[in-house]
Amino acid sequence: MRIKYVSVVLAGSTVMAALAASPAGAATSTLPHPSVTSVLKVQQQAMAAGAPGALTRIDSGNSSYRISSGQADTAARTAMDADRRFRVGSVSKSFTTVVLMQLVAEGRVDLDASANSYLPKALPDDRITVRHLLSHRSGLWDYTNDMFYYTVPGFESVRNKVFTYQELIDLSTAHKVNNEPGAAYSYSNTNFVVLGQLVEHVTGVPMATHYQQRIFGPLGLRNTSYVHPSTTLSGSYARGYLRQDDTTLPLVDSTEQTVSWAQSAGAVISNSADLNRFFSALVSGKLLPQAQLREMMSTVPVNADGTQSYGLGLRGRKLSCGVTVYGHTGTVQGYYTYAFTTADGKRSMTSMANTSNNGTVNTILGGTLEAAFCGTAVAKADKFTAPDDEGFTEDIAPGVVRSS
Ligand code: REX
Repeated sequence: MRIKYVSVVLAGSTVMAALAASPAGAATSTLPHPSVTSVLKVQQQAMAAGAPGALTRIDSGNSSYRISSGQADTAARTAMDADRRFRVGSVSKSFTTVVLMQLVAEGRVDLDASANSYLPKALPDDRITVRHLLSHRSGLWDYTNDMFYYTVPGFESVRNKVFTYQELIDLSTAHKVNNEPGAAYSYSNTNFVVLGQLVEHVTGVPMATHYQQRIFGPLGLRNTSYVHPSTTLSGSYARGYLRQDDTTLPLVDSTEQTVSWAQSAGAVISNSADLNRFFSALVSGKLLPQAQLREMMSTVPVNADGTQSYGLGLRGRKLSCGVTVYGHTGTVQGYYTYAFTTADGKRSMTSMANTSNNGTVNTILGGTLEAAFCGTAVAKADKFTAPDDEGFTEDIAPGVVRSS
């Protein structure tokens, strides 16, 4: 396969595309081509709403697109690029689920057994099963509701702390549960902290080792790591900027933290190429036997119009062109992430904006899903333009190669 490379630099944005000289594989050809202009537009909108920068990587068949805007480091005025590492937040839940489901496949954990049969200290209700934890149906209160009620004071009070799993679980069980086990979907970080504790208790092996030996190593995810409780990111990374509750105050650089408040619910570091590779490999059956993969991808609607669903540690999103994509979102101080793939893994997309506590940015960033999977074209009059736009007004699509 011959690959052509295209690089276009707009005002504050970079688009790099490695495009297959022949059209991508059969399954991706049924999808509209990704819309690079729409991704750029979304990134510009995210920045207008307060994100210092944004990145997107789309891998589609043999083509890849790396699109970035704004800054990775506002003090040093370093430009964002799509290869930088970042904190993926709850995308970590999909990694944790793979570890757990491998233990299920090995016969060491039963999805429908009481979680208490695997835990060092019992949860208040024996009826909570492992499946309830993985599908956010345990009813366990999310302790981060209290922890981050005041955004920056909450963050500063935990950024250098190291928690045991039990300390976090105890914060949750001090509250009444949201619902009876199994009765309702109620998203809670507590579920995935319990799962981390469960995996370590059953195997006697730290989560960091499981992630490395079962996922990062076999898939060659060299930019992915779990370094809890180390506070630093290594290599090339984007700094994260947390918006204060008083939005007139400046953003807080929140890059360095232990993320101990999340651990197996949210402390993985990765980049867009690795997240795309992870989700593509997952749905293609490279990490789990069919039976466990099917369980993970069996999503149940969690919103009124059924466009959002949750399986086991995996979100489903039904997009406007009818395609359902699988992956996860993530929010950790300073970083919003979307990482999703098609059911056959042939097209994957990761987007990140380096801010948080800004729901507008998060919602806007979600628009990259439509752009990447549905090729949602911007209306003609609405095309992305920049003062020094070098005529880049149409999508770059496989087979349509432009050079600047
Ligand atoms: C904690 C608050 C957010 C962050 C959180 N993150 O629970 C988990 C996650 C790990 O990624 N969940 C999201 C803070 C929802 C997901 O699954 O997509 N907000 C911020 C506040 C609000 O402090 N007062 O926005 O950075």
